[in-house]
Amino acid sequence: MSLAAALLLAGAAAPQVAPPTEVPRVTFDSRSLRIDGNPTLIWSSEFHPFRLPSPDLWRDILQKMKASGFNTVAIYIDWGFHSPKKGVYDFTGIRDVERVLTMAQEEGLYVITRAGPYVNAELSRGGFPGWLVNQPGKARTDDPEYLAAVDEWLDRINPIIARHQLGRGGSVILHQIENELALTTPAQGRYMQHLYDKARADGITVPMFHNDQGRNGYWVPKSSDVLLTVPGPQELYAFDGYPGGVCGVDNKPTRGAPAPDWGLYGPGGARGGASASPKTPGFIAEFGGGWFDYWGSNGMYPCNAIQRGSGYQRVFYGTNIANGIAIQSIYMGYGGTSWGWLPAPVVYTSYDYGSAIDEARNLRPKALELKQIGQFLQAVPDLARLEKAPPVTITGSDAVQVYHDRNPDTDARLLFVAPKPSNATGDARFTITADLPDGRYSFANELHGRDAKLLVAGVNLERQRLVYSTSELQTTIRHGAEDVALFYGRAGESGETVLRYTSAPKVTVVEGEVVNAFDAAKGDLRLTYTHNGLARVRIEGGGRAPLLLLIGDVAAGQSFFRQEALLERGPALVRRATVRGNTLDLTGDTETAAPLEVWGRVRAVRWNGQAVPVTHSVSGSLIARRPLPAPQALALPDLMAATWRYAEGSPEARTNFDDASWTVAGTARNVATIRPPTGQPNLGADSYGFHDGDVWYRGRFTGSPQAQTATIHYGAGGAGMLQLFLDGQLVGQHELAGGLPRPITTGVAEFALPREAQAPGEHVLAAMVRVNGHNWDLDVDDAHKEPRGLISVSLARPGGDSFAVPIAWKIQGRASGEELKDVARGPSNNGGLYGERMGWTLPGFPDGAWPSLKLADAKPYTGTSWYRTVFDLSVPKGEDATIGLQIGDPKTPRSPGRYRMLIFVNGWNMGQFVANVGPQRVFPIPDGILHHRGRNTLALAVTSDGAPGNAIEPVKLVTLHHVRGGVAVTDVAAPAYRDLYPTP
Ligand code: IPT
Repeated sequence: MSLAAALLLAGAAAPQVAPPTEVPRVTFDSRSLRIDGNPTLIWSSEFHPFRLPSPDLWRDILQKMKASGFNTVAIYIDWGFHSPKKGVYDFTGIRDVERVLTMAQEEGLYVITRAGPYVNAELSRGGFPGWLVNQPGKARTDDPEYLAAVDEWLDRINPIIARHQLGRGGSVILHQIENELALTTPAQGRYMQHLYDKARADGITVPMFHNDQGRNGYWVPKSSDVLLTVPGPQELYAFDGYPGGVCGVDNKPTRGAPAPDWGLYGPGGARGGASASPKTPGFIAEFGGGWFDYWGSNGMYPCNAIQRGSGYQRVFYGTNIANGIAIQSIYMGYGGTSWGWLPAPVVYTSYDYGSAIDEARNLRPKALELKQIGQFLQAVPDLARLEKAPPVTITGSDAVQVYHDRNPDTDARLLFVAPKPSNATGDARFTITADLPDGRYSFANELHGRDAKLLVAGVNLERQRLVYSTSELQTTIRHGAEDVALFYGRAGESGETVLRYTSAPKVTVVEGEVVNAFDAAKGDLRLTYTHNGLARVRIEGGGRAPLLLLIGDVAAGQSFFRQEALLERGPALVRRATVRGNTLDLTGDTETAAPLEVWGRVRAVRWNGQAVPVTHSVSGSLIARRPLPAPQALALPDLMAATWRYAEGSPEARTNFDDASWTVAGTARNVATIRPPTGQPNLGADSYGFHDGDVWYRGRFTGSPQAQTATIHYGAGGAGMLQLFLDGQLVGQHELAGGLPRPITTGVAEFALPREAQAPGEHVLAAMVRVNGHNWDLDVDDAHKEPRGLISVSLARPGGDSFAVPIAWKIQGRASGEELKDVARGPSNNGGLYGERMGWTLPGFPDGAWPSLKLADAKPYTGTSWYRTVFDLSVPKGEDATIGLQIGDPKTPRSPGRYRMLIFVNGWNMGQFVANVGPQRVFPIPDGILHHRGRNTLALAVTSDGAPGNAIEPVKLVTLHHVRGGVAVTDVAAPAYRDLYPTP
């Protein structure tokens, strides 16, 4: 109890003292964030835990980010993922936000939280929960009903974030309210104020921001003196940017435009960061590190990884750094999987994004380049605060530009060398002459292709003084009495590094060819060399601590990890380094038998818990006497040899199907953005609580001469579809095209009805709508309220009156709608297929009475048919793998056949394959969802018109990632059949 409180309790008058104030750990000035007062450059990348439904693997991603040089992770939190029904929330299992925040802290990463209410993120409804589409008030405004819903979410998520702020039990340093709110009306202003006030009231004390869609100046903080629009209540201004071009339709990288100057070198750049908000640090909340891919593409992710890959990263992220952008987050660091019904209509299941960590959790080559950039940014704290320095002189080429910056406190220099324009890819050889802190110097350099260099000069590195280097600095450590500095350059290029001493030091070239000369007048030791492999030079004396200088080519540099101020090289990944006494405990991954070399003040080394015999090298490192072990060969079961069980799964189409328990459709309130003609029933699935996945309708009508054609208006999202049956027979199927920029999400299907519709008596129309997501609400136009399922159905004769025949409709989607049966797998796992309602997706469903077959003998079936099998896996302990399901011929994005398939692995809906749309044929299944050491149940729901050729293609298990190492993964707990369907 505080003294003041004690006095109050005692009934005494409280003395006039200021309330105890907590010193905020995260502050900022116009140039940078400060953590505990220290200017800190924030180098972040984005991860969506909900796109990796195996919580133990969150740690794998976080460790890979940390090992790739990031100091921060940005996470979106998806409201809809946690809330199946108004007032109902879940934060357990794969929805345990606390767990990912705790892991991030344990792994030494800061966190930027982005908790909606709206997130976009290529999610169905942009992350809004399903039930929100039934609200009449406009979303993302100050509509009271909307705000009440928002508060329901914030009441729960804000305190979780508050508990995990830096200094309060976690490492959250920044918090985002809203996402790219491009409308800046007073109603939006009040909404933003509400979000801000609510976060503060709920205990979030770190600086808050909003991400402007571009550098427009929307919602600049009130503190700013450049108020372009309605000011935002938050402290920091941030914006998003996706420059650099996208892959062409031929699936080849394009040249794109030059890197934009979004800071010091941009318009009005003289003032502190030149952001649209000069009093706050340059802050890019999302900077394109890839791009999403869409239904019907040719499979662009590999190309997207190159478009925003090696070279792009150096040019574009480097331009940002040189522009004084002191907070930068790459979208995405790991894209993951939009499993189940998470995807918005614009994307298919894979959200690989072409990011540095691919969907199967491999580090792409571009991750190694990121590691070099990230290690560099952390090695030179001076880079957190930059201003322009006087221009340098460039001779010998017009095709190059140099951004020259300085830190106002230390005078350390950054020389960012880029092609001019920066999207040029030629060859340039040139000389730079610059007035640097240690004198005026001229030095040669070169650039080839899409590349750029971040050089530093006049900077103190550990106990050394770097005058300049034409090689790039990667990292430094203090290794006891000695410092170690790692520089790198392009293989075959010459380089020079100049260090300052008070007297001539002793130079020993331990390995490689390095020439040195000492200029006694200046005190400059000049080392010249060609980048080739890894050179090692020991420099002693000269008035400084000894230095081991490592000079590598790019590949050699990329072999280094820096964990816990130690250097490690050799294995594919070093996850963690822990020093206990004289022992260094390393964890990490090997893809093949790998060498290991470490610089650390230890005598013994352990790798993944096993002692590694080591020898001492002349360059002060420890070298493993034997290679670290490789993973073993992984044998996967052959699914084509397996026995499958088969069932037909569209009984709803039959006349005599019992729909007594279904909901009568017609009179529910309709707030959708598209409505049926006046007088027609409201058939929209959301109005009846069915928000995700497939929905079935049955409509009874009396046979009539009018019933000649059916005109069906429906909403189904990208590459969605409709099947219409009359009295048990397929009338026809209609599919929506995928594709950018906006997929077709609603359609009108016209079918000629068979003559029997005119016969007297009762007839049954049955319709199945495959709902591929709700639109996002990026433009604040309630687009997420576009209806799904049937919108209107008109039976008429050609030229006759529409809606000539009345139809009585019933509807059924996911079993029990918003009341989740399967809480663990959650709201985005299941729709309303018959097999889903009956539990056919689940492990332990008794399918013994179903006929058995080999998959090669599967025949086309009209409607949805189910194939189930079980298989065992035995991935060796201590090995990490990602196993995927491949369908048909991986070389072609589309099949000749026309069918689609939902993939249920142990009850989890891990994606949708659409044969005739594509492009995805390989579906990675995360460890934990797939039981790597045990039994697995695979259930495939194939939907087709039954025409010849439209049957399931061969399926195969494939290894997409495999290393020795990894993190420990336990299978994700989720109910089996008997848990959800107990026998009475
Ligand atoms: C921006 C969103 O903020 C983010 O959620 C995601 O959708 C991303 O882009 C694209 O993947 S939207 C902006 C590009 C208009």
